[in-house]
Amino acid sequence: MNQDKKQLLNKGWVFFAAAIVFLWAKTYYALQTAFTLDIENGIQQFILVITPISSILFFLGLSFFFSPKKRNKAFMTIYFLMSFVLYANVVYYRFFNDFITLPVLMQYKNFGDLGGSTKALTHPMDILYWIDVVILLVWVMRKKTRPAMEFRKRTIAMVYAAVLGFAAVNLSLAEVERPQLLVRTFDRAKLVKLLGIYNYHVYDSVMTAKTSSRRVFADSNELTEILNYVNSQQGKMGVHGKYFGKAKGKNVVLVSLESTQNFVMDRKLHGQEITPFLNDLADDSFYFDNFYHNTGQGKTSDAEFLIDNSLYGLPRGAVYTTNASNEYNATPEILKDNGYNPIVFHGNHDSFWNRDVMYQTLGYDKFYSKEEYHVTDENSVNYGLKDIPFFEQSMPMLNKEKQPYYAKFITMTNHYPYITNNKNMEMIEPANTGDGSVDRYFQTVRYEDESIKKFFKLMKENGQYKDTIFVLYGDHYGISENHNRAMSEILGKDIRPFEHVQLQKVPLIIHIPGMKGKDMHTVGGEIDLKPTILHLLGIDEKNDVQFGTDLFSKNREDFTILRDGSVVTDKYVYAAEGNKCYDKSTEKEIEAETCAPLKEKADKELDYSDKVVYGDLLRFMDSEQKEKADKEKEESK
Ligand code: GP9
Ligand code: MN
Repeated sequence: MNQDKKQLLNKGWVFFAAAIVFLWAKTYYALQTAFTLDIENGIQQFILVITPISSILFFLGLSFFFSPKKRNKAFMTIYFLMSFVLYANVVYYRFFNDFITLPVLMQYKNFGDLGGSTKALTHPMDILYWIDVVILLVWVMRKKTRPAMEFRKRTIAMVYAAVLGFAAVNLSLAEVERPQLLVRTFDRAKLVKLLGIYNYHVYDSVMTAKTSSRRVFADSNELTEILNYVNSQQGKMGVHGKYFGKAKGKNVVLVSLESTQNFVMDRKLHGQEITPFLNDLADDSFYFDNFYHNTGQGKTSDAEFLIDNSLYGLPRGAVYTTNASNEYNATPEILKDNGYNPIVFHGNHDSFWNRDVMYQTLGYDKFYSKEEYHVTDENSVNYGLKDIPFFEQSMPMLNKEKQPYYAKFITMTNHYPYITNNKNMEMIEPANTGDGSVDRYFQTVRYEDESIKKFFKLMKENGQYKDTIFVLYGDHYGISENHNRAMSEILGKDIRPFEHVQLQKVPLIIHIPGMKGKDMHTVGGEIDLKPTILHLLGIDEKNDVQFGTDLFSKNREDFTILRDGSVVTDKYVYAAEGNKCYDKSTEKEIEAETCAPLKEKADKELDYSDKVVYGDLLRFMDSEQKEKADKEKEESK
């Protein structure tokens, strides 16, 4: 190496500048190729180019404040962390179509458990995200090229002046593009698009700190306002529906159907039914064909939370992880007071989604998890135990349990990336859209259907079928927006925000042996299951903070709110993404004004629910109720 070049490589500012260019280039590459940011105009394009600069300068510049001896190490650590944050988002986005939030990151010890999914989510080209790290490492580690990172105070001041300058330009352009961006935070894609991926994480960290402080500052007055709202909603319901108490004293079985969307029901592929058993079961049950999932980032766990509490999951992270020690008034606890035995069966580790902790909080007495099952290479795939052996092995455990029980079975095989590892599992040919996830999805749904058939057979064999009611629900979507092209091929139409919202329908089948069912068209969601189940069992919870209503009640409004703020009624679909309003009967977009009251109600209700969870407000309910009961007791003496 000639002397000049060597000297150049030894210069701190050359190293620093190269690192900035590398990190900027790969961040820009990710913003352009890995995420769908919907760049609408030149200003947004310009913002995209400059957003990474201020944060890169800011964070890498922090190394200036370390002693010269430690400076290179500090610099590389920061560089590595930023690369990791970027790459983690790229991988996470491939499946979740969303950006990581701090609460989600903390629960992603789950990242490790993703196993098969993580493999399918990494691509060979991802090497581009790490090549620069290797180059810089070699650069600092080789004695010959090691840069001397010594900077004058004036240089450091200039770097930070540049940080401020870029940030100011970025923020003011962002404000022009999206007024109140920082106040209305529900749309993470917008935050990343206008603030950049690193600034987004700074913002997210501040939000996390802010929300954890909300519990500390919450007081019981907030609860009064929310109770008034909830009671006025419930008051509209009038007297009990005609199914009140119809399943009194029966066992309740809940089955969570992993990633199962409603579009597979009654649909044929290659001339074959995808869900033959569920289709037959639906004919003999109450089958709700306008039922939506209301979940957010917490996925399966959000669905579980919604169903047991009739409260919404959170806008960021999974409530199962962030608020597992709150006070709740959940179905298992209520049923326990009514003589029931609440239990859960699931073939994954007990700590996934923090279930082991949350189940205790919610009042489950027993959780049969992976440790209780016999799991081998043959009988497992993807996340673990396959659904058929899962149900088979669960039976002897169920048979030992005291009746009546409230038993939840969580299936797992139909999980992204929808893998089979044995020809016997493939009971239908894959679809042929060319999008592997979509094509395989039909096979794993078909397998799941077979497992449910098996489960019903076993329940009949053990004699418990006729004393049990069955509630089967799809937990959340399985096919994300990233697969719209293939999905439009399957459905034979374009996927506009209207169709996207409708695709959030999941099946709900309530099967009550001995009772003739029917198709139910009321618009509802997972939020409504707690009051629905309690009413079937003849249990009336007075003064409970719940946002759902009994799906069997004649007076209920056809209405459900999705976690992103979208709303569906019998007449309209409001798509929060893009603020679009549609008339359901014509499927045409209409003026946004028409949906404004729906949007307002959705925002209010989601905000109330978030207040309850963040503020842990139900703890006040308990103490107030206790005080009242104590007083009454005192008076009766
Ligand atoms: C894991 C299973 C899947 O135990 O419930 O969780 P998901 O990724 O669908 O939330
Ligand atoms: Mn799930």
